[in-house]
Amino acid sequence: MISASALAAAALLVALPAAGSGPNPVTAGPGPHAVAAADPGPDAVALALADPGPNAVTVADSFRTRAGGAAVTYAPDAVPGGARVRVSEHPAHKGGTRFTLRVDGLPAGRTYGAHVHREACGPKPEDAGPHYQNVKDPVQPSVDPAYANPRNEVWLDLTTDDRGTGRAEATVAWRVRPGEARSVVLHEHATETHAGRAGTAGARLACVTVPFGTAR
Ligand SMILES: [Cu+2]
Repeated sequence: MISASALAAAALLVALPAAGSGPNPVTAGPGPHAVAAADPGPDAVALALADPGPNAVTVADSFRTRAGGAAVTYAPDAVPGGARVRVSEHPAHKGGTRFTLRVDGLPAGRTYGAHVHREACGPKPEDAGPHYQNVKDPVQPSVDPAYANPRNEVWLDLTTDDRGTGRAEATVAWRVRPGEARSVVLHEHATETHAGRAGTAGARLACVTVPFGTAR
């Protein structure tokens, strides 16, 4: 007579190798059930929408004097090579978006203009193209305050503290169209707002490429 506990132990001994990554790749590998498990289903989608964390796009890098990484400086006296930059895009619950910019290692007590631009950074400052606009100004370059304003564009001007750290945050009531906003440009001075110069902020000092609108 074999006891119940002995049967259970025997079953366990048989079951253990099968449960591990045993020699049977058909059951151990990603079969049809793995596909079902990878699909998060409606509940998981709702959870993702309720929590803006996982949907954020973040780029953190150091400025380099040659294009190639995410961040490039065109004016090392104003934005030194090795200075750090971090940009995040946080889609909010009701269709809005919050953007954050942080820089470290810049000259202390200096004000920079900063905006989201349409193209990725390149070897030349102008490679980043014009500002991203939610509603595009039919007249380009756009210097009309009706379009070139911080509600229709993303402005992230900042002033560094005595340690050379600067932070900016901007919230808009819309989402970026994927593929149409690809960088943040740091400019020479604070962003102007009056007609004919709205949105301008002097020379383009540095740029960081960010794939805005790609986290959904
Ligand atoms: Cu700009």
